[in-house]
This record gives sequence, structure tokens and C-alpha cells, in this order.
Amino acid sequence: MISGKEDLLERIAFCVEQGKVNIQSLHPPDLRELEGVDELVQNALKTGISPAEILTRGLVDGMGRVGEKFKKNEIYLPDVLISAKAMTIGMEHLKPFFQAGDIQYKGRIVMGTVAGDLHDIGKKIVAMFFEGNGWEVIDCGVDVSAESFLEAINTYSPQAVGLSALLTTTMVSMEQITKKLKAVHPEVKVIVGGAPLTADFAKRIGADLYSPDPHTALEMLNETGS
Ligand code: B1M
Repeated sequence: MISGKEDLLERIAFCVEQGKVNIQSLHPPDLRELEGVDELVQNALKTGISPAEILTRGLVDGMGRVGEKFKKNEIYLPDVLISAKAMTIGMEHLKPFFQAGDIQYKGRIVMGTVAGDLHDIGKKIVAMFFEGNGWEVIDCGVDVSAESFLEAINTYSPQAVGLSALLTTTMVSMEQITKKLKAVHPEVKVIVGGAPLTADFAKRIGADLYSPDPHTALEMLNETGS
């Protein structure tokens, strides 16, 4: 028998997978007038399910299924976009919980998805982990050039810069950006992550740290000291 909690988490994952944003959404037609990610995440929080579980077992799980279907050509880009929208709405409700961690910042990190790459869901999740653990995050967004990262470093004097890349093609721009940043600011730690990366690649491009997931990234960032 599925418990209320399991059922709610599964419904959240299912709504991300189906791209069911909220009760008003007309898409998908067979879920009309039913609650979407917007309402379900709020319900889950009200019933006391932890934000971390809602994130990993609801939202991220749902987006993982979307990725699998996209890979197999079972769905197309517009479907992926609408799922990303549903996921983002859910993440908005979780953000305050991750931000509520500490009062004084441990340090500051500039983050961005590298030039040529528009994927930002993973980067936003990592940023939420950092913020929730007391780091001030300056999020430069997506498609960020080396020049924009350098400008942000000059403006905010961070301890670290976090680069995210989801495309094999933009791993090249991650390499160029890392090299430029290390040449100008060797004292600023560069931490890289994203699905196509490996530890070997990170080492080869001269990044200081590589993490495949938000938890390890946070541990590494904490170890860099503030
Ligand atoms: Co695109 N896409 N996409 N996409 N997309 C992938 C990445 C792809 C693997 C799908 C596939 O073919 N199976 C494929 C890349 C193939 C490759 O390069 N080998 C792909 C492609 C091809 C494309 C386009 C080229 C498609 C096209 O136009 N024909 C295009 C590129 C646009 C561009 O960037 N220039 C494109 C576009 C899009 C959308 C805009 C529709 C949308 C992005 C919406 C958005 O981000 N706002 C999208 C999506 C959603 C995906 C998939 C389905 C899901 C990505 C995601 O959000 N995953 C993806 C397939 C997949 O991943 N299975 C796919 C969930 C997220 C939580 O995981 O981002 O891996 P992830 O982040 C993780 C870790 O990687 C890590 O922690 C995160 C949390 O666990 N991590 C870090 C990430 N950054 C880190 C940084 C760190 C540390 C850890 O330290 C700093």
C-alpha cells in the first residue's frame, strides 16, 4: 500500500513528467482541473514532507523521467520545456526553505551556466543547496561568457566560481572560461559540474573542484573555507 507521503511525492514527479503546472493548466488535457506541481508541492510542505525530499524524490525524479523519454524520442522539446516550467514553479516554493539556513554568509560564490548553454535547472538546484547552507550566491544566469564571469568576480570578490554545463558541445566553452578565469584570478576556486562532465575532464581543464551532484559540491565548497 502506498502511504500518503509516497503518493504525494509520486504525484509531484508525475506532474513534472506530464508538464502539469497548476490546476488552471489546460495541458495535458486528461489532467484538466486536477492539481499540478504548484499546488502539490505546497500540500507536501503543509503535510510536513521535507523540502529536500520533495526536491529529490518529487521534482528531480520527475525531470529524470522526462530526460529518459526525450532520449528515446518519446517526447519532444516543447514537452521538455513545459516540464521544466512545472519543475521551476515547484522549486520556487522550496527556495525559501533552502535560503532560511543561516543568517551570516559563509562566503560568496558566483555561478552560471557556461556560454552557449541554456540549461539552468541543475545549476539552480546546486545554488539552492549553497544558499541553504549559508553561502551567498550571485547567479549570473545562463549562456555566461568568460568576460561576464570576470566582471562578476571583479564586482563581488567571491571565494569561488561555479560553472555548469549540460551539453557536450559547451564543455569546450567551459574549458575556455576556466582557463581565462584561472589566468586572471588564480586565487578564486573554480568548481565545475553538469551531467556530461567527468573528474578527468575537470582536472584536464584546470578546474579546482568537480562534483557530479549538489551534496558533494556543497561539501567541497565548505572545505574551501570562507
Ligand atoms: Co536539453 N539536452 N537541449 N533542454 N535537456 C539534454 C542535456 C540532453 C542530454 C537530452 C538528450 O538528448 N538526451 C541533450 C544533450 C546531449 C549532449 O550534449 N550530449 C540536450 C540537448 C541536445 C538540447 C538541445 C541542443 C536540443 C535542441 O535544441 N535540439 C537544446 C540546447 C539549448 C542550449 O542549451 N543551447 C536543449 C534545450 C533544452 C530545454 C531548453 C528544452 C530544456 C532546458 C530548460 C532549462 O534548463 N531551463 C532542456 C532540458 C530540460 C533537458 C533535459 C531533459 C533535462 C536537463 C535537466 O534539467 N536535468 C536533459 C536530459 C537529461 O538530463 N536526462 C537535456 C535535471 C537536472 C536536475 O539535472 O542538469 O544534470 P542536471 O543537474 C544535476 C547535476 O548535473 C549536477 O547537479 C544537478 C542536480 O542534481 N550539476 C552540478 C549541474 N550543474 C552543476 C554544477 C556544479 C555541481 C553539480 O558545480 C558548480
